Formats: sequence, C-alpha cells, structure tokens
Amino acid sequence: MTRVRAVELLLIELPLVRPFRTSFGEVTHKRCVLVRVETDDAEGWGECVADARPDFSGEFNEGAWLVLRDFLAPAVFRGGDVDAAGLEGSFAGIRGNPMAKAALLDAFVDAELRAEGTSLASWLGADRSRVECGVSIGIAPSTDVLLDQVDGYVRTGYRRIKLKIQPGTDVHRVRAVRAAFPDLPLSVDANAAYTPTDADVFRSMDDLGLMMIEQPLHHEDLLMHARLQARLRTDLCLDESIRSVSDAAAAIELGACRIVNIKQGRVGGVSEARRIHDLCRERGIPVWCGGMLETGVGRALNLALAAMPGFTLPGDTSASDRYFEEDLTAPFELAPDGTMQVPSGPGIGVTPLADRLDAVVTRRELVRRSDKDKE
Ligand code: SMG
Ligand code: MG
Repeated sequence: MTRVRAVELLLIELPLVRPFRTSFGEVTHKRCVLVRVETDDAEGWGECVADARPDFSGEFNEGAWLVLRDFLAPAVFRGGDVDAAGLEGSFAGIRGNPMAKAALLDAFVDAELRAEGTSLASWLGADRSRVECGVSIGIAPSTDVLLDQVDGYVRTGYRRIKLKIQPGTDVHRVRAVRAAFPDLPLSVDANAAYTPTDADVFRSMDDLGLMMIEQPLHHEDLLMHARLQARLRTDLCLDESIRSVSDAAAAIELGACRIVNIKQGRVGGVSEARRIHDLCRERGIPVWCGGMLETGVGRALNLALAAMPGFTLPGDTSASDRYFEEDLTAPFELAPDGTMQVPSGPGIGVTPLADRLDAVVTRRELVRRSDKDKE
C-alpha cells in the first residue's frame, strides 16, 4: 500500500522508421501520453496506447490527457493509501477510457514493484525469460514491396508475420505471400474494415493455412463474428472487440473467436489483462500479446505479459529497430532465433533515458495531490 503524491503527464513524439498503414489510415510518428507516477516509495512509468486520432478506439491523446488530469489523477489522490486493486477501484466511477486508466494503473504498479524490488514478470506469474516474437506489417504500396518486407523480417528471425489487410488489398496479396513463403506462420488483421456481406473474402482465404484472421468485422459486433466463425475453418481472433474480461467471456461463449489478442492498454491495464489471460487459459483459448507501436516503456510491459503461461502464440512485440531509429529506453533487440528477453529488473525493468525524453517530449504537466485531497 502506498500513496500517490503526483502524476506527471508527458506528450511525446518519435518518428517511425517507416510509415505504418492500416485499414483506418497511416501513421508516420508515434505520438502518445506517458505517465510518471510518484508515490511515497518510488517512481513508476506507464504508456498510454491511444494515438493522436480516435481511430483504433474512441480514445485519443488529447482526450486521454484530460481524463488523466481532471478525473483519474484526482480520483487516485482522493483514494489515499492504495494497492493496485484499490487504485483500479478508485476508477470505478469513471466510465470507459480503458487506455487512460491503463497508463495510470501500470505506472502505479511499476512504482509499487520497484519499491519492493520485484519484476513485473514475476508479479504476473510469467514462466519464461524469453518470448517468441512476430511482426505486424502495414499495408504496403505494392505486392512487390510487401514481399520484400516479409523477406526482410523473416531473415531477421521473426517467428510469425501478420499482414494488415483492407477491402481491395487482401486475397491476392495474401496469396502472393503464401506462394512465396509456403511454410511461414502467417496471419491477417483487418482492423474491423469488413461487413458480414464480405464473408466470401474470408472464405477465399480459408485454404491459405492462416494462423488466424484478426478482427474482420465491426468492433461492437460479436454476433456477426460468431456467424462468420461458424462458416470458416480458419480461427478468428478478436482485438478491438475485447475491452474487458466480460467481453472476452461473451466472445468465447458465443463462438465469436477461437483466439484472443490481449493488449493491456485496450482493456484498462495489466490487472484486467491478467484476468483475461486466466479466463482464456481456463477455457483453452490461446492468447497472444498485441502491440500498439509502443516505445520501450510499453514494450517492456508487453514482454512481461507475453511471458505468462497462456501466451502460447508469438505476438506483435517486435524489436525497437522495427519502429524507431532511437527508442526512448535502451533498445530491445531480437535474437537470431526470433525471441526477445523479458526484462528482469524491478517493475517494468526499464526507464526512459533522460536525454531521449528531452528530445521527444512536446508537452508536460505535473498534477499534485493537494491539501483538499483526503490524507
Ligand atoms: O506494435 O507492432 C506493433 C503494431 C501491431 O498491428 C499492430 N497493431 O490492430 O493489432 C492492431 C494494430 C493496432 C495499431 S495501429 C496503429
Ligand atoms: Mg489488431
């Protein structure tokens, strides 16, 4: 148990080594809110997975900033001495906004674990010191460019390739990759760009030996995902549709997917991510760790999560150089066997480098516990 004294918000901007295009648009920079928490015992870091625009989800940086500053931080200050569960509880009166909540909860958990000298991986019950890594490839300008990119990542050692698809840039691209790489563990991610009338697109991918088709339909449509899954041999995986352990339970019960992508930021933080992991494990549903182009802060956390026993498939946690010339932390590197080491130091095991932070921060604001807040 400890008391949060202050919450600092930092808006950062880092150029990506190559633009990342999905069915909802292109990003050229990683722009996100970092949260630094000061407790009576330690300091901790969290990264909000929202982006500048409300596209992947309804949350976006400026909104997350206000929710953190005006609602979540004050709720935590009023909560007095708390542990991770108590801090989550103090958010109960604030609806939605899981990405903003995750950033603050994760920073708090990091601080608590640093004070105790425990690593996040061991707190989560991780049973591996290295995890298998995949890579997610954005929609490329042409099939040839895509084939080149796949070849490069396969040579680097990545264990699974995920291709972003959108209507019109789908079956022929995936067929071309499959023809060039017959044995490659391969999946596709539509980011909800299709409708139930597009079922034939997915049926024509059903003979390509895909590991999964991720989030083909609207994020609120579990029922249509269930109907589509019933018509396909290929496993469906849900990402955007799973915002909580209740969503995961409903999706499994309905047969809306056979695999779950866990992004702790999308579900309100590491504690809810752990609950989804536990549920899926109980139900025999494989899970893997998704990615949101995180900096080293979020990446360190994802590696700890991905080392839990139910994470049986390679995730989207790739090396720092797949995203940035220079990361915010010491870079994460991929071993030639396609694995990455799970940080073992206290908390998330990494801290943003001071000079890197100076170079990438575009705004910062410190919110302090005031005398009005309950002691
Ligand atoms: O972190 O390498 C990464 C990105 C993985 O494809 C990825 N993420 O829907 O799974 C997904 C997307 C969401 C991010 S789009 C900016
Ligand atoms: Mg996805």
